[in-house]
Amino acid sequence: MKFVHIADIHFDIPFTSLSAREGLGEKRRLEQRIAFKKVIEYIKDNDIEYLFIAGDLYENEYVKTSTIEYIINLFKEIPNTKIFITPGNHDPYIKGSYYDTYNFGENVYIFNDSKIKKYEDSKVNIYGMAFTEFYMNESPLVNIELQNSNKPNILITHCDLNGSRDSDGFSYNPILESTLAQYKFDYIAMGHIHKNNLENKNKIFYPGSLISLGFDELGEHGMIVGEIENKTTKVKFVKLDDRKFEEINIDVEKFLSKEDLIEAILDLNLESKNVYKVILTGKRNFEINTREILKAVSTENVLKIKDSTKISYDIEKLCEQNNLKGIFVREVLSLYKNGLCTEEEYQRALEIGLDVL
Ligand SMILES: [Mn+2]
Repeated sequence: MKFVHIADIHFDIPFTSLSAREGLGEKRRLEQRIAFKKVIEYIKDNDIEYLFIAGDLYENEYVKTSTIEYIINLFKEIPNTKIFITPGNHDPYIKGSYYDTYNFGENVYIFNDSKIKKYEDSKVNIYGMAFTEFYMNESPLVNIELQNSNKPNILITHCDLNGSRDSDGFSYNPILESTLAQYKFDYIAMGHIHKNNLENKNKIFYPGSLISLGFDELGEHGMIVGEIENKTTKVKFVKLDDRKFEEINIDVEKFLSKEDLIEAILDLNLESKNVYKVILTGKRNFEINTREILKAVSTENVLKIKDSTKISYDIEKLCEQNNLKGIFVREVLSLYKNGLCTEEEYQRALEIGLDVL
């Protein structure tokens, strides 16, 4: 049997990280649609029998009715493909949700219980579960008993593998990899972690988010295409996101002015399709105001500038000065030399103090 596995599409997410350039958030939401459409086209072109959507298909809070209808209409274009959805923490199966109130079509099976349920047809056994709230502290993925079967056993779930509680004390269906591994599924279709992982020896696969949602999601994004034949599982990754989020480091030490730096950013060989976060490193010889620089760099695809530089000092020269700066530097230096502060604290004190002075 052949299948496509996607997760974490997050339809209609606001894309606040793109707000530095007007209209880009909206453009990106269109790109979500395009990527999703490519999944449907791939299924059509390759006669894929099953589509697994492992949660976070849409943003419960933001998704528009028109987007839901767009999704449903695309599902109708692949009537011979069975579609399985296991709602996640951003699109839980709650009362009044689109999953609850809309008919997604004859070929769509939406898991609606936080306990494991099984769907069975002539080719495959599919186990799945749903988030029925915006978090799930206890995972139901314990004590699963698979019946002996010649058909492949597949689990679909939105799940935080080896996860723990977040800063607010919530968990998202956390389960140990060793627990999942013992059941011997032929394929475990995961969602929740936005970076793809196809290397897992326990057949636990994450496609990652369908398209990158920000600078914390670098690298390639797309879907997993798989085939299980005689209990052998084969997978490949198919890239669907044409735009990449990338980081570029620039050492500022050689620049003498902010104009030099702006010129250097404008001279970068940037891929017009991609968006960039520029990280400034090294020792700086002038004051850096990242907002000002971002404004001056009118390049559409530089969205963020992060200042990780340190001030460049000539400590010896500063010590010789007969003024407040000199007194301050001598004082801090003696604290450091007498072991009364760490090197990091010493650097930080110099930086803050000299900035003020
Ligand atoms: Mn997600």
